[in-house]
Amino acid sequence: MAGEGGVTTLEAAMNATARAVERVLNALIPEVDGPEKRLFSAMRYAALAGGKRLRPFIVLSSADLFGVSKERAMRVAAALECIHTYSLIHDDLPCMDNADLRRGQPTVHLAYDEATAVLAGDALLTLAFEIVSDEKTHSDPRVRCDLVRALASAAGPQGMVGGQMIDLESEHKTLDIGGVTRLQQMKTGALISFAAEAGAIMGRVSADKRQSLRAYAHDLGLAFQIVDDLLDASGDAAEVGKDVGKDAESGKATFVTILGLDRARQQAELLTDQAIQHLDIFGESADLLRSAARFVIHRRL
Ligand code: GRG
Repeated sequence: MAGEGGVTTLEAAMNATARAVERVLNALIPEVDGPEKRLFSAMRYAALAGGKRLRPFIVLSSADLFGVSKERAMRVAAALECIHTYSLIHDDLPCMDNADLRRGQPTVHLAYDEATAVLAGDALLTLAFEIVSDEKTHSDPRVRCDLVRALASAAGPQGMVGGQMIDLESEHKTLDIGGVTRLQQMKTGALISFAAEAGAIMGRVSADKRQSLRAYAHDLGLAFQIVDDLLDASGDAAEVGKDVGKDAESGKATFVTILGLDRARQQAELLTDQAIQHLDIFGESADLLRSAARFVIHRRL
């Protein structure tokens, strides 16, 4: 971090992105009257509940690198946040993590009921593809198709959902560091990779630039997850805004249980530095993405 001024600038930029994405989500998930009112209400409860909006910030920063219009990038950011929110709702369900608290408020199945939580998650997942495939997101149908494919692949069986399945099964077996790394790349890393690549897809840039962003996101995603494990092991629920101590309770292998607190933190710092180095080819124009990496390592929630 470039000192206090750097922190303030990053905080201001992240807050501005968060407010902007919330305005877009507010419009895309309207309050409705009539029989489906409860579904929309639960979707809004989850999607508009705050959160760091890190993935939207990465989408916007990557789009900015290639001169993609903010309005278009914001739609992709909102779609990605819909998928992220769906994953949190479903992950919190009694059949998965059985969590009571998310983003500092009762989880959707507690505030509403289990069936509504399942449907709100389903609806956010499908809404994401409706948003991305709309002409307003990009005039070129090949770009829209590329976005849909990349998003589906990041969220699906070889990405987030596959990682979640491996995670659930890991309660009954012991994963080594390679196993935990693969699981986390799929469960958490894949959506972060999509966020970083989205700008390159919308900007129709060369394969080497896209590859550099992918390498950045690969290391950033792992650093993000290690910090998440550190917060679960030593964070405070009120500060973090969700239940903590879940990993130790479940007996699952994590970066912290395998490496210990100190080595896990060192590894997260190393990965963050590596992520930043992958941005060298972009020069100063990638400063926002560099800031996002520094945010990940310093985050407290
Ligand atoms: C149920 C299909 C399905 C997938 C669940 C991502 C995931 C897979 C579960 C979330 C559980 C979890 C705590 C994962 C660790 C990393 C992570 C995604 C944390 C939450 O993301 P943040 O910190 O949350 O960006 P906010 O609230 O800031 O948006």
